[in-house]
Amino acid sequence: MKRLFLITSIMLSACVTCHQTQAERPKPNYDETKIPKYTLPALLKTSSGKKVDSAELWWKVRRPEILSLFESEVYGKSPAPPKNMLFEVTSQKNDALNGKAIRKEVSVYFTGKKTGPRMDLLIYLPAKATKPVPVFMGLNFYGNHTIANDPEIKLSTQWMRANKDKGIVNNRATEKSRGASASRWAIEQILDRGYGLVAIYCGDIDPDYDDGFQNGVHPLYNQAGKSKPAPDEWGTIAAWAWGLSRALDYLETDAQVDHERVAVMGHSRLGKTSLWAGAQDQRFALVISNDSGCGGAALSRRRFGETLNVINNAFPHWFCDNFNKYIDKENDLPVDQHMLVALVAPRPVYVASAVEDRWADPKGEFLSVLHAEPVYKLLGTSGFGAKQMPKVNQPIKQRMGYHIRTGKHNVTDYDWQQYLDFADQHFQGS
Ligand code: GTR
Repeated sequence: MKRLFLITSIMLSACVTCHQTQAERPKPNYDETKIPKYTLPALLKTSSGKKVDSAELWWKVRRPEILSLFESEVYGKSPAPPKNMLFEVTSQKNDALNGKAIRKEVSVYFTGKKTGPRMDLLIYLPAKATKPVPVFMGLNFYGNHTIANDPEIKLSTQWMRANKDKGIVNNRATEKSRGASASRWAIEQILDRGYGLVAIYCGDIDPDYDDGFQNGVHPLYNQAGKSKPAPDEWGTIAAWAWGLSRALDYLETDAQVDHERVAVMGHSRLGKTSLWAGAQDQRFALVISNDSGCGGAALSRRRFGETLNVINNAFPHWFCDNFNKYIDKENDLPVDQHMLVALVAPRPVYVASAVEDRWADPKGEFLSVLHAEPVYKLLGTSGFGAKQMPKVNQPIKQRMGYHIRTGKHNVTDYDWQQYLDFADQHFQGS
């Protein structure tokens, strides 16, 4: 309840364009017996009704169909990769974090010009690595300088959502913001286990508020004569996912990184984003969704906790405009979120929930993994192996992974422990 109150007050204070007042907002359902009856759209049947019983039919027909439905109805289509991006290494230190890490900062200029928008990558690699290292890549909420207690990280000057605890004053970071989200990034463990970390502030790609897509990367790609994306074109989540792929473009040029072993990880709205990035861009070798909820791993049709009605009114910029058609009409959606998880197949995918994060519908997150399994099996992997939700703190780790841990909506060392084990399981020797 407290979390709900907190979310509501954050939304009301931060979101001047909210389409709903608190009183108008539908009351969330947390009662399993009140979940509406639903049938999930068939994963393994083509739009013309043909049974998908071979890997070939999946790759040639069904997968492209599903991808295109998510593009036009949920997240919006994103533009092709830009041709002339410019990468600039702006700092490098080979004995950062008391000698444990190589730290690099790299600016990616999307248009190839320093006058256009850019995103800044913060990269930590194990200092003692002797060959290219696998990395975790993740967007953050308040700037790269928040993810570690490292005073040399460039302090972001971008717009940030209001948040006193993170040291944000007048929508800008201050010195107090340094390390403010360090508990969510288990950097020491990541480095000790032989992995690197690539961090990006999501607001470098598109600031997280509804401004009619006038800032961030959207204006660079409007159709001729148009001042905002069409109803089937990218919203903010798609722009963030597109940015993750551009970061991967850079990693392909960095000899210290093993760009074939990049795990994309995100929490909450950024977990919705890591799933969409991993679904579209098959260069991501492993995909992790942490507490991603509605529009992420949770099945929309269950309408448990956050619903399409609430999310699209509170965050009108996150999805494409076509997604509004399905508000209170979830059964008309041609997809559900298990199909998003299935787009990651056969690559390893891990979905995590938290007991107290009912707003994100832990069971709905579990069911998406379960119902995506037939594709993983069709493509010859071990799949998921579970039929029922595991007990709390008892992770499942096959080709598909899942856990529900004790505690709240957050990223904890426990979550990272599972992601590192899962990455070891799939990256070692590959
Ligand atoms: C909430 C939103 C969730 C989730 C969360 C977050 O306000 O309702 O869908 O994205 O924010 O990103 O922290």
